[in-house]
Amino acid sequence: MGLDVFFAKEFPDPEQHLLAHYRIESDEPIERAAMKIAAEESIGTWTEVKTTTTRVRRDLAAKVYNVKGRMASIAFPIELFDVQIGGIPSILSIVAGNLFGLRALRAVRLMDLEFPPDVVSHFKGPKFGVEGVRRMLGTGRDRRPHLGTIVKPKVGLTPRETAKVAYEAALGGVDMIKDDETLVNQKFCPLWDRLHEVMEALDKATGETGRKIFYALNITTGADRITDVAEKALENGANMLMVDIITAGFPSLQALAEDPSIDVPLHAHRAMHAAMTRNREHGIHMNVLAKLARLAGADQLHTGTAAGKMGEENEVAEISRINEMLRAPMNGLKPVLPAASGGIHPGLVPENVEALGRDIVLNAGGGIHGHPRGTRAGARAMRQAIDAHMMGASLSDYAEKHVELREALQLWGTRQDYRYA
Ligand code: RUB
Repeated sequence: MGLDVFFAKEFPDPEQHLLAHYRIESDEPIERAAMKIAAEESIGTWTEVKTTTTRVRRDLAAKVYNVKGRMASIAFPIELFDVQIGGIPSILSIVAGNLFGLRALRAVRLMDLEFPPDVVSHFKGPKFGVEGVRRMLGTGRDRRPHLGTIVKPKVGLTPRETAKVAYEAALGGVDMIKDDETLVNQKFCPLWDRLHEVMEALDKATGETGRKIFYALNITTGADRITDVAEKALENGANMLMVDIITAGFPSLQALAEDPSIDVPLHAHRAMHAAMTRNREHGIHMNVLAKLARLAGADQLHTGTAAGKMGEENEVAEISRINEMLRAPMNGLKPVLPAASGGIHPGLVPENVEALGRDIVLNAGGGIHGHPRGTRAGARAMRQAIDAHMMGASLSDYAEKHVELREALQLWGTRQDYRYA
């Protein structure tokens, strides 16, 4: 069996194959390097083995079918995938597994995956999706961006202090308060006390404002424990749950999404994604992680900002394409609400919403709590920036009559990556 087995003579049937698109750096011709990926990730190894049967060779060899410059596409026969038990981890072990370490490649980046409908149909996807979350907040008609805040400092506040920040943010106009990705159940802020205090504060805020406010409680843990923790959180009043999906693994998210008793939206944070997504030549494109998060059932997913503190400046078009993909039809799975987070403040609202769309959560931590008059004023300033954008007014015009926005603009302007003084 030569490498030729791993080259397609005709365009593969997308119903019968999972199509994976790679960008490859190699001293060998790209076609040959891609065939080595196809071999390693399907039925081959570095040499001929006598145990390869005709049926294995005929039905299970992955095939390179499209090579253009450094880009190569590989069709993996659907039979290679076990979605029942192996699930997303086993899909990744094939399309994003050993290939990253192959010596024949200098670098390789998995750019995209196209799933056959038979694979997608094994996943339930988001329970609520964009419309479900909007319905719960009553924003289905005006279609304004949702405003979220990450409690800051990132860690260190007690449950009561956290609740106070949440209450202030809620009265200022946020739709959602979330834990930071590093806070779960540390001694200084135990999970159950925090949930109790924050929900009590938000009930009070709802009583005063008449608005529902989500609290995304970070319950990041392994798939073996997460549904137990989630059930306890719901018994204690949680109305949204958050998971760090890369560090916890997609199955943790999927376990929540597929458990019918967990009937609250799921907020997916992507901490650690950049170890895979940031290098332009090697790793996994965020696009792929976003598709997997949708399969696994994220209602809301961090995908990046058009202006903020994270990522690269030239990524806006790519982020916007990811967001469009998350909102586009996918074999009946509900659309995901993207979250733009990291360094956002009122002055960056127009740029983010114009580039990323209105079906989005704008998350601001420092850009709310760092306001000169504190959290409530900071949340107001963010809401005013959103309102200005929705009315087609410029921030500076709107700020003439809105003092909180004016103060925020005086402090941060419309600059990105505001640095500590
Ligand atoms: C933002 C924050 C977010 C990350 C997420 O805080 O803590 O967790 O920035 O980034 P602040 P991403 O608003 O104070 O910067 O969404 O790119 O993964």
